[in-house]
Amino acid sequence: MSVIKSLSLQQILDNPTVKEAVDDVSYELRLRRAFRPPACQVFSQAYTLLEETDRFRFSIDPEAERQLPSIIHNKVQIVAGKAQVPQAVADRYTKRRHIGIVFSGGPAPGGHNVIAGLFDAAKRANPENRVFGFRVGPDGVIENETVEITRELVDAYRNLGGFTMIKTGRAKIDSKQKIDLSRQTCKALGLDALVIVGGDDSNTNAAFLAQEMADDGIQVIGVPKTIDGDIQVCDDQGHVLCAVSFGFHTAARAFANAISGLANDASSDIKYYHVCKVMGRVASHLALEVALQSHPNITIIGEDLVDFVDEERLEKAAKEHRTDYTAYGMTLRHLSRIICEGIVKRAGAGKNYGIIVIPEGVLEFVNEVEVFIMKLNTIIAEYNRTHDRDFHSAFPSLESKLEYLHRLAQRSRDDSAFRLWNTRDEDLFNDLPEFFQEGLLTERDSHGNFQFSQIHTERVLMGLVHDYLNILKEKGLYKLGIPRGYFRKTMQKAGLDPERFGPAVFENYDQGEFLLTKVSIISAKTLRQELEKAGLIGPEDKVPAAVEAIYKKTVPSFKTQEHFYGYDGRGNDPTRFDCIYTYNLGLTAFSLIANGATGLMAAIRNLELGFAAWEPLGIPIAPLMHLEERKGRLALVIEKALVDVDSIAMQVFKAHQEKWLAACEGEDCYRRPGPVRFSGEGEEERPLTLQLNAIVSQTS
Ligand code: FBP
Repeated sequence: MSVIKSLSLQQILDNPTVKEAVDDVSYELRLRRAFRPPACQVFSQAYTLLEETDRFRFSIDPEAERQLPSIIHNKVQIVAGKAQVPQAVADRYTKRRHIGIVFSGGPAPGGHNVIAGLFDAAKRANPENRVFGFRVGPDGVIENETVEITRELVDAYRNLGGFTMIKTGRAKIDSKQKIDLSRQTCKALGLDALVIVGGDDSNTNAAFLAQEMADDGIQVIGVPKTIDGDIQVCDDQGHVLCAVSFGFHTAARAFANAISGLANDASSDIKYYHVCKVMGRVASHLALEVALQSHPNITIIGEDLVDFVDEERLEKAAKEHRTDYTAYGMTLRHLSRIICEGIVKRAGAGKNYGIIVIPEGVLEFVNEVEVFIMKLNTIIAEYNRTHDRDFHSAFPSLESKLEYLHRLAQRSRDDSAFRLWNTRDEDLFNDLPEFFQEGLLTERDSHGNFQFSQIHTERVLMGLVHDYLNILKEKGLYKLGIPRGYFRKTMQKAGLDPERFGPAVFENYDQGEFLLTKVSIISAKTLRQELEKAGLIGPEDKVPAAVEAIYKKTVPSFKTQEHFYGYDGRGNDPTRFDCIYTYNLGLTAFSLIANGATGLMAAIRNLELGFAAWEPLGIPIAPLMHLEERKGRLALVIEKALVDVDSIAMQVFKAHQEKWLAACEGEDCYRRPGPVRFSGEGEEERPLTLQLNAIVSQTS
């Protein structure tokens, strides 16, 4: 009997090695749970007070002033540590409190540490303080679904990714009824304060709740969360108050590491273009950071497309004494051409593989698509407002949705005042591939946002890229360069004179390391014609096998693999930067609460600098708000921070685009950021975008 057979299953499962191997608690998990993030200097004192400052100013939207009168005049509050305070202040600070916390929107690495920081600070101020976590996002507030946060619970989730402890959701507390229910919940729990951890929309919600519950004495504090990195706050003078939301660093590092793995594979197998769609609903911050971290060959930055002008079109129109307005703004076709240009250049250097990064929200910056999104947002919102059933239940199939749009287009014919969807819109829309039409018509999220993650942006673009590359191939403009040495060796091996055949086959035989076949050579037939023309073969002769073999190697076959980097990085365990950042956000949130603030967002200033320079503060949310189109109507929201195309990070990126395209001899310039490590320095410290942009403040 073999040794294996002599062991019963129970004996195997009881073996200590087996037990350790299948234990849910890994070494990394133990390390993470044991780590205690450092607290900013101010939190080492027994008390923290708020110092109001007029140093930072915001221009206020009149509509925000009208709708949020109780919190609109809030100022920036700097958190200051105090060893001693007057008794009345100490009593207020340490008074027994009940605090609620809720996650809102997509998960972002570091969320658990916000809870940990809030909990630790609350218990330190008064061990009788109680913290309640609302389950599954804002619905938990509306429905009073809570879990009391205990030390055991906090310890189990310290420094871990996801929002697993209390879950999250995308519900919005946006109606009178939901606000009333939320107020009832807060009162039932005896809450002094509610902390909303969320993105721009959720912090907007926090401001409205702060306004609504001001008279009830319930404070509302926001915390800037989103991997998209688009909550960035500057005052009117450009002072940075919040350089980035939490979770961005981890997600970008996780994406960049995965993409660097693809780069290793691509440059080994040399046959695929890996097309990587990278999350970021609108802004391209993540794509930019990924580019800086991993140096893909082609990276599209949505914001960089906005001011695009098609000079060729303009020139053509000028010659015909007309103005071509369609030359302004990026089109899908033109974007695909930009990508093709890079691919063709690399092909010329013999590289038929590479990495292309496309931001999830790129379509927001493509004129024609943006117009469709806005029109369809309005159509869907209008429908939902005026009918009992919602648009998507009323028209469940694509066919029925198209039929409805067709009716609208017909209406525009009969009623000139109706301009929302006309026959030209219909024609253009019908030209789009079906899966793209379906994507554009998908359900909007609860905030009325278009859900870019549900749409195969990369497929739409790459479809156009494929088509255009085929055209270029037929025109003889897309071909693989052949290394000069390889050509000579192959010819000599076949007993042929490279000096006779080279000039007949290649357009650049007299120069360059990579030989490009003549534009006229686009098939075996045209190859033969060129050889005959040069007198190298007669009409009855066969094309020499070696020449034919070389020709075949010049014909690129464009093969792609598509990847979506989103949910995986969003669920990654946080980097040390995000662990420390979020823990301090939790401490800051408590400090704002203990000092009676409401309608503020907890933030840390100087994130771009070393930890010693970090400065916890409260940013007034209401002055950050402005009017934007939501669900087909103008609504007050916090403005998303887009990539600043003039920033240092963008300038550095642009200055390296050609280098990273690597359309030349030699290896690519891929960079290996490595996985998110829980120990170590370097890339782990903070986002490269932040480090680069900080150069301005350091040199000025
Ligand atoms: P938040 O703004 O809520 O943090 O979410 C950001 C995000 O991760 C985007 O990058 C992405 O477009 C979206 O969430 C995906 O949403 P969902 O989880 O609903 O698929």
